[in-house]
Amino acid sequence: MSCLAAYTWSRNSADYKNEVEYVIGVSQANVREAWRIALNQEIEEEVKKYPNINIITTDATSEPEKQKQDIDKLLEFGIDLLIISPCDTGKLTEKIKDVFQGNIPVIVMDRGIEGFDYSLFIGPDNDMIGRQAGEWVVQLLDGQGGRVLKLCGNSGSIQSQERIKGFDSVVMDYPQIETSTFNMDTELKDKAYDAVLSMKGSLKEIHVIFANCDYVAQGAYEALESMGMEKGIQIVGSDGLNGKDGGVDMVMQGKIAATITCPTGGREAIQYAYSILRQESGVPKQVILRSRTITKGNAAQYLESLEKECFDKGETITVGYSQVGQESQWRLANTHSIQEAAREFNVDLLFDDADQSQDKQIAAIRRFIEEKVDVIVVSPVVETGWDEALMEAKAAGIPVVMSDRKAETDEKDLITTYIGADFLEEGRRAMRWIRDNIPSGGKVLNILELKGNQGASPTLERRKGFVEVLQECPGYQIAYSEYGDFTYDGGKRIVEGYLERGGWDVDIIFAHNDDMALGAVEALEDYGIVPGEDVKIISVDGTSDVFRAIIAGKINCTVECNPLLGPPLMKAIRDMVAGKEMPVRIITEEKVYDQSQAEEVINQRAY
Ligand code: GYE
Repeated sequence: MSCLAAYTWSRNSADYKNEVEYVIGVSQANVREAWRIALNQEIEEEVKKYPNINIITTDATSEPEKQKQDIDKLLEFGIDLLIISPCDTGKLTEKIKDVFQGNIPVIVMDRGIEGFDYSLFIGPDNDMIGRQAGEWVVQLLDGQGGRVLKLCGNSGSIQSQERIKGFDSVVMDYPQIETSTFNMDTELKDKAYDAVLSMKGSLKEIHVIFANCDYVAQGAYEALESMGMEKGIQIVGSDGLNGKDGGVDMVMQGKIAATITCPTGGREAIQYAYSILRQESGVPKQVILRSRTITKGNAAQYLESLEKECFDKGETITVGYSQVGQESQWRLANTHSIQEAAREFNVDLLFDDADQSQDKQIAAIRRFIEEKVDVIVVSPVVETGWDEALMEAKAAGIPVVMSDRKAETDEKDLITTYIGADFLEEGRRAMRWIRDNIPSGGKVLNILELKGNQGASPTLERRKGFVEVLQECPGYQIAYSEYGDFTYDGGKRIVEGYLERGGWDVDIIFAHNDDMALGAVEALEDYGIVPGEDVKIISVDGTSDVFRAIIAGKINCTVECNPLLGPPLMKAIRDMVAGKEMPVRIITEEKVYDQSQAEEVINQRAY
């Protein structure tokens, strides 16, 4: 409904709130930058579709302290949900945490904050934006090499740093491309104009300028034009806003060679806010928006796609789902969630259980292609080896979604979206819990690691995250590590084998999933070792069986990995078939549980 960009606080909040069902507060970092103006416009446009929602927008003028005051004012007003684009992630993290823990849902946009004390994060992958810019610069130089100037506005911002890091990660593989950097302290066009003008003499050796935002790209272009050099140097920008002098417009005018879009997420923010306020299922923890490389060849088509009305006709969608197998309680809960949600979202599900065999999954993908399903979903048993089958799906025009586990492909654009957990963070959380709850007492404690199946993304990333934190903790070491394939018997076998070799010297067991942890418990008890006391046990998943073991004192902690992917998956599929732009990643909500709260929450567990 109405949006009050410059709401006067004198208005009686009771009157204003009585007009609608929900009032959403939008705390903007500023309303000066073009990208933020676009974000505001997108929010205002989308909220018109919800007559029962009013929004109030505040402008922090890029001042963290003012943004905190704005938040307080919005809370005093009595908002039902806060959308915030923080002007300084570090300085706003605690404030956002207070709001969230005060039971006001919070959607954080654009710049991530530390930790996970919020309802939902929606933002771009700035590292990906930088990588896409780097890939286009490599194409522009056509493998011949050349000199690239990185013109970096506001070099202190996380967004700029991530874009430059992503850009460098691509061009560093081309030794014939030399780069130099010019850091500015703002992203203002005039600053970029002056900076490029000041380089006049040295510009003759430059072939391409990469600007980490289109504002800066515009200033660079105008400076080159004023010196008659605009034909000799190509410019790649980022943000890709449409509208006059936006990145897309500059591409179409031939002023810049390309821009990488940085979607604002304003539309998604209102859509998810509505779901959160109505306590609907399927709301993830993070939605990472897709960025596109816009060039003269696809700019018009891109603008048309923005105009396309996305409408879900509610027709039945046929989905081919290739599931890993039935190796764990988590997997059974995951399968149940997928099948339940398919019914709820009017999806005709062709379901295949691969019994942890990649060959069987590839055969299933090919069968789905023959049956001309609308969408193929794969929970890939391992990360690699999918290119051929996914290229066949692409050739057949069938989009592929990766659910639960990730797949790596050499070919680009074979996977539309990934829905699942942040396995890296799960590994970090496991080791942080050990560090904070099992003091090493000046010794070096031995950790026995029970790993999932070899080559699986949860196995690779949980270990990587765990080791990342372990390296900062001298009082601990991984003394032994073996693949247990995420099964109960796998965990039991590894611990029995270690015990049989004699000399039990393990202080802690880190299991990549609950089933292996429970198998380890049985093996320890058979040997008269008290699990949870003589040996501390930390696992991942958060299934009900492990909560019972935690309450019984046999396991000490479980890091949640949510298997209930059905609702967000089916919602994303329906959105995709309706023509909506798909996020590149959708990450689920997860917590850490130990003996201090297991009893309190076990009855609330959904799996
Ligand atoms: O942790 C385990 C299952 O892929 C995240 O696979 C999933 C993992 C989960 O077997 O229990």
